[in-house]
Amino acid sequence: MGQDIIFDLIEKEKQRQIKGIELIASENFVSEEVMKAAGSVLTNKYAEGYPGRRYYGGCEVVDEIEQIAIDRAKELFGAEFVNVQPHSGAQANAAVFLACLNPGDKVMGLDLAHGGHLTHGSSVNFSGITYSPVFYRVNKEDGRINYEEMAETARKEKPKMIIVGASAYSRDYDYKKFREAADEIGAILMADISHPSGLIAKGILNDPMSYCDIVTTTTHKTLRGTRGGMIMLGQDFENPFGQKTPKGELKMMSQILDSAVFPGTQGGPLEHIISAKAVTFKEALSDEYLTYIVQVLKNAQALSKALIERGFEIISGGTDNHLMLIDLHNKNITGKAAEKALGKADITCNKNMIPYDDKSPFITSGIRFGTAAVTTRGLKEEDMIKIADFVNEVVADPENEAVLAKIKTEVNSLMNSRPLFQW
Ligand code: DSN
Repeated sequence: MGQDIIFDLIEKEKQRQIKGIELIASENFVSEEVMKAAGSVLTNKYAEGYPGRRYYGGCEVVDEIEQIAIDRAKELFGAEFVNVQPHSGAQANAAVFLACLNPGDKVMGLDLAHGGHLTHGSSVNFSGITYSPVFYRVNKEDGRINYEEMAETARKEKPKMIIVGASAYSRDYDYKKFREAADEIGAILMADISHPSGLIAKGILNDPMSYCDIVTTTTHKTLRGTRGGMIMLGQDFENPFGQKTPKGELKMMSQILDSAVFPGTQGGPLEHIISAKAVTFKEALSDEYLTYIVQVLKNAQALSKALIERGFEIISGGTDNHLMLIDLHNKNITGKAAEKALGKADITCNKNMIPYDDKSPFITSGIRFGTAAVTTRGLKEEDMIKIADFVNEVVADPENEAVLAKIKTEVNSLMNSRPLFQW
């Protein structure tokens, strides 16, 4: 029997990753160790439950692994409680919703069209289907969160939970303002830090832990780890919902969240992925990672500046984190067309709605860039200027196959000089 075509396709994808410029803000490249753990024999193990209290035998080793993952995540984020089992950020958020809300309860998040996330109340997602979403937005003038409108909407709508976090917002958050808005109406405050979690862990951005009741994140974006999610509490607290333990004591929020992950929303945890999370956290605790994440920010600011110098309009005028959202109106090209043309030149990014967009989510007026992945490839500020030039040339002449082919050659040559994948 010949080799399964799947392995040929994996090799093809590997070559695509090696030769292109990866600007998708939610992607990154993991280390050899993270990859080894994710592809290990731990995939064979069922371990429903938690370390020391499982529903299967033979869990002694995975118990140790999961506990190490929990302990490292606690150290990395200064959290008192961590659940490392969510398979993804969406799963982590679903568990928090289950823990804190009843079907139909109101929840307030940043509008998806203003940079928010699908799981923060979008009408096509469980969060908007099962619960009643209301939204806050960014200002049209400066692209920054309108904190006054957010507080006013909270006062008027009285959501049971407020969510801070986004997938296309390039500025830091004023968590204190969200805390005040939540306290005024007795709402739970949740932060989804999936995008900037690496910058937060290393103290480069404001820390949500002391302001937000519950914090969720993915592990594969700026954190540079395996795909996955987790839930954290800066400090555990008595749940405000009245659920009691069999002994009649009020359950702690950590207990409710654990139950909401398993058995609430998931079955067996992916112990191979949990082991890869543990490796990720060890790497993120290192000084090497600090150097990396500082460079991610420097690169984002260099790319944003170089794009602005070439006439691109960046929403909010720049970035505090690893990403930027570009309004393409003045370049007379849609997000969809720009994504396609850049793709032909081996520059991968995604079309993205911009705030107050006049186009549909399938067309869009914007594109989103992030620097987490290119920084892992070893690119520095001077390379960001080259990338801005490539993008500028492609966007100026998106139908010109000769131009696209020329840029593609230059992109491949730049990336061939930055090796990836030793395995
Ligand atoms: N889809 C991810 C992103 O690209 O931001 C978030 O889940």
